[in-house]
Amino acid sequence: MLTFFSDSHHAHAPQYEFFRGERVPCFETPARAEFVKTRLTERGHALRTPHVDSRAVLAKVHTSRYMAFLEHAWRDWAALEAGNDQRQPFPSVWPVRTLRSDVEPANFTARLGLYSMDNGSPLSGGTWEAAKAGADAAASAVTLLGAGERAVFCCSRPPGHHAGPDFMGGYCFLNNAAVAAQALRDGGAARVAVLDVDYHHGNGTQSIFYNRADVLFVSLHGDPLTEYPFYLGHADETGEGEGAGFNLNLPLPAGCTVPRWFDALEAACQRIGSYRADALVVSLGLDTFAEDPISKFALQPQDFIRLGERLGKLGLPTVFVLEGGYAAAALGTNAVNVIEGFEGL
Ligand code: SP5
Ligand code: ZN
Repeated sequence: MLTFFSDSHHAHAPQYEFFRGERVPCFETPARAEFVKTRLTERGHALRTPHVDSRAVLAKVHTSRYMAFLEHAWRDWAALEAGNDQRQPFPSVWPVRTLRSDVEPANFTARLGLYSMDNGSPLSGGTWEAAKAGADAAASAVTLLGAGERAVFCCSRPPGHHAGPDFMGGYCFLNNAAVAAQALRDGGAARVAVLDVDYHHGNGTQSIFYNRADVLFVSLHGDPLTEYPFYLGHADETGEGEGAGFNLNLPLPAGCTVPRWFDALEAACQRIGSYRADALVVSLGLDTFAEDPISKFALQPQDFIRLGERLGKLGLPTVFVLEGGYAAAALGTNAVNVIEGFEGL
């Protein structure tokens, strides 16, 4: 399978995140993409550098004020105080219910809170560059589908599916899957399905398309009653307005069995089939792996082959975008298993 990879991902390399109130090393590391790249190369899958500028598509899935903030956030932070370029900014205050989010404060930390859903998405000097390269990969993949390619895999990081119209969160900054789906629509696909198989609900992607019938969002994930992102991903979220009926959440209990997971995958694929999608975007989180350090599903490496086989049977032009997955050394095998299952290798 043709794949996209950019060395720019190294530019996003925060040093730590918060976990139970303590500083811990980041789970979302540069090594993740490198393990996948290595395995792709070993197995003979060609790597290309993104060649399409996604900026015009990004403007259709994210607000201009959020993008302006993100692009200049590090510069603004570093300019505040000597030494900040060696320090990670974190939000400490958020505009929850009854507070105003229409007025952007001048204070940097207040702006960061306005544009963040959590304190778990650290920025570093090259976050914009890395995230933009991931969005460019998604747009580039769509161009290759237009040229007749059956499927393309984007080996990018940071991930994207928690990033909403105007916020970052869950290690995500720009929503690569949404960029792919929007670019497919712009390229002439009448109906696009996004299937999110990351352990965590793709709240950002759901929100971006919640009022639209032209992009179906389907997700299987850990039940948000107990699992991140907690505040979205329930089964009763089915879409609104023109989008009513075009959002399907299949929450599963943390710790559920592999057969139960595949039953949900089957229901997801049936819905995508009945939608008569023209193209598919897969938010490929690999944190469903049994050994994942922050997640509680039980997939084994061979289960990722079965996942790829089932997706291949949908018979659709497909863009895969890498999302989560924190058992870094296993990511290469698990990612390549999906794409080789898809190709029937
Ligand atoms: C893209 C993606 O997978 N983002 C996930 C972000 C999760 N951030 C919150 C992590 C909370 C981890 N709780 C783990 C409990 C393990 N003992
Ligand atoms: Zn995840």
